[in-house]
Amino acid sequence: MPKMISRKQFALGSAAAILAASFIAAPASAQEVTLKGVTAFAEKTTYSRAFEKFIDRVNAEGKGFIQINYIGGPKAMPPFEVGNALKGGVIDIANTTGAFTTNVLPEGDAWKLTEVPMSELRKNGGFDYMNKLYGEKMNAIFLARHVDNNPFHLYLNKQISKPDLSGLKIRITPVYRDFFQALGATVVQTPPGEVYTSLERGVVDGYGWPITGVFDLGWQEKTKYRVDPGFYTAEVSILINKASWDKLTPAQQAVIRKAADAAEAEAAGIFAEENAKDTKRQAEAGIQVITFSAADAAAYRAKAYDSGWEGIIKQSPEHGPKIKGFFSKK
Ligand code: 173
Repeated sequence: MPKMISRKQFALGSAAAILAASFIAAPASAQEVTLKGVTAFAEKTTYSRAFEKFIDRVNAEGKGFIQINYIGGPKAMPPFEVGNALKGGVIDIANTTGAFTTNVLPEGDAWKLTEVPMSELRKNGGFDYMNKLYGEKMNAIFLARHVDNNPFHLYLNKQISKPDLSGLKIRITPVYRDFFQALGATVVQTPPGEVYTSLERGVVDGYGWPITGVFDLGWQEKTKYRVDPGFYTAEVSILINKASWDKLTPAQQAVIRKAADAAEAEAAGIFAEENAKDTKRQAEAGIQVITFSAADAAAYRAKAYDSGWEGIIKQSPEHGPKIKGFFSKK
């Protein structure tokens, strides 16, 4: 159990007073809170990186009063179980994506469909609407989205000449399910950790994944083609259990808030660069690009969004249409 500041101490005065007391009167450790953090992506890979930076920042600024104990990634906890673990307070902080937490919050998968920046969603009510759902269904607070402007693609080992996946088996997560099925594919859901062996054994003919991160787990060795254009945008975010957050002092919350704000602010810049870098690196690794006619490409993207929203609204007839109103391009 983390050591918490007692009610009596809290009644003594402001956060500043508590903070001062922790430095002057009491041993620092008496009031230090340690939160357990888990990532749904492999440690030290593309989609864990900003979370690891966030932890470093919190641990540097929070020395003596707030620390995050980084438990690790999928070796510590299966990716699709992270949402439930956060909800139950088994962990305090999570790095995950909406597609991995649909078992507790189906609506979270809608983040992939945002066509307006987070800065705008934080102003137009879209963020608040979603954060309320995180509170109600996951006992969580959405701290920061640190992956955005990072399109998904279809990667294949068989040629296609038009947007038709009939006869093909494709690895998915909830991100791609409705779209790839609408294109006629047979779909197989796996966590990222099983993509390499699925390709190697020929269990799948391709997979969905963003433009970045293919190299993290060596998939370039088993990937012949990437289909352009991309569609949607990846979302990976830092979430905190609500009870864990509520137990923190304002000073402890401020350390977390500041590191989270930095992570979200840095996302756009990071991915503009990373997308270009990995596109080039894929070409250098011999991954060939499959493109469609202009008309087919437009239809492909339209189908992605139409089937994506249809899926979200089917999962959540109550909230889906409202979320679409916030997230879609006007
Ligand atoms: O393909 C996936 O595993 C997936 O859903 C995802 C989501 C966000 C970032 C990277 C992958």
